[in-house]
Amino acid sequence: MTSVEVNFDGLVGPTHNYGGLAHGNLAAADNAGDVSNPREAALQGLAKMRRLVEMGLTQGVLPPHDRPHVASLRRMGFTGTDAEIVRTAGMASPILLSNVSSASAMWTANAATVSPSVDAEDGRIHLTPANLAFQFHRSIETETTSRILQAIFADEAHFAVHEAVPFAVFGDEGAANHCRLAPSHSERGVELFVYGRSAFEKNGIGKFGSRQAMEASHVVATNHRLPRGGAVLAQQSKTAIDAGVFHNDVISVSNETVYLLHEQAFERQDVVLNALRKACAALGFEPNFLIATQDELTLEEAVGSYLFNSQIVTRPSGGMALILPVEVEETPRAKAYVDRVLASNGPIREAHYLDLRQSMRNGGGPACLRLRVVMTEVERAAMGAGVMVDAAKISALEAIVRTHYRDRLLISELADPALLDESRTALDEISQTLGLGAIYDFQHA
Ligand code: SUG
Repeated sequence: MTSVEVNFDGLVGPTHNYGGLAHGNLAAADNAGDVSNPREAALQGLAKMRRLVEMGLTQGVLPPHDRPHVASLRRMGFTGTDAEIVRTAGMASPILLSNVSSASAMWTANAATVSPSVDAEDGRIHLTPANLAFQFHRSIETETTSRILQAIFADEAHFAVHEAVPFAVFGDEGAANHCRLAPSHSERGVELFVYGRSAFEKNGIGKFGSRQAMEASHVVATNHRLPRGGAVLAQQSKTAIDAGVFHNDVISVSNETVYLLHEQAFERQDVVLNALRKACAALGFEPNFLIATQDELTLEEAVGSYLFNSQIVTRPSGGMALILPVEVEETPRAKAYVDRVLASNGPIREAHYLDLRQSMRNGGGPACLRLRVVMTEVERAAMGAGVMVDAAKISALEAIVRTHYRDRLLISELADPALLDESRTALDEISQTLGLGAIYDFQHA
């Protein structure tokens, strides 16, 4: 059966701000305290979705989470009305309020790890929501993400939505640390699970620690029913993590047979690439590794430009296209590498540079903003919500954003009770537009 890749982009939420919360993420740290523009951020994300729809690709969207997350504050013992709780939390601990207000659910590459049905022994699509246990502001995403994925992928004949990896020391960051190589989206492939450390090593290894535990990768690969030879595990380069590669999707990206990566992506990279070659050969195809050497692009240039945080998409008319942040166009040696790839007569034939600066300032590029789900037509028809988008639905979402989102937000303004109200009005309209039902706690009050 023919499958296509569906990209589910995260819609940026109304509290998008620069809290400087993300550990090991250099962009987020550099921009801490800056004024954000949630409206522009959401519109930039929607413009990306529109562009992909115009290219003939299949596009979905995942809604923002409710922030400030009053339910988390209640669990900590705060009491009163929702507005009182937000105000008290803001006075008691601005950093706590900032954490429960992050719009980080926009980076849906961290929402879950997904294996297509063609890879799994039971012929179902497997999704494991990420526990994001490494950082508090992201760990509170898991419950809502699970609820959203269960609403969309409810049909158990086609989908298995698993429990997130249950042990917090087994940190799991989802598809940002997962790649897939296959002869085509429709055929069985090899899945690469990337980790930074063992759960039984100290978290504090290296300058920033490492987010993904090998044990979590094992749990996910096992639960996804991948057959023998269907999964390869690899350790991220410690040097790369120290240079700001907090997820593998900051240093490598795959699509079908193509794997674009930096020379310093993995520990013992030659062993990893040989294991991949062997696993692919067993399935009857040869992967195409496009490696940027350290001489042509330093780790610092890779992290600064976010070259590898691009999307590689297969156009329905044939050939592949790169969806890159404009920062790559502005970094001469990163641009030169893209030009070399385009000139090589390989499968990648086009490069599209997009302005995603609002998200980029928090360390989220084109690839962070999307969760890939390879699906057959039957599976797409079995989805339980209206989360697929066309030009008209994108326009409807843009209208909600233009009406309810602020064009200026400082972290000192997160306690404003009006922000909570505006956000809830927006999220209510968004969830209705996407046919998701009552997925937020405030909709049950
Ligand atoms: O987890 N930034 C996110 C960026 C995630 C990017 N995703 C991928 N590489 N797939 C993170 O570091 C910053 C939010 C703040 O500081 O308010 C943040 O969470």
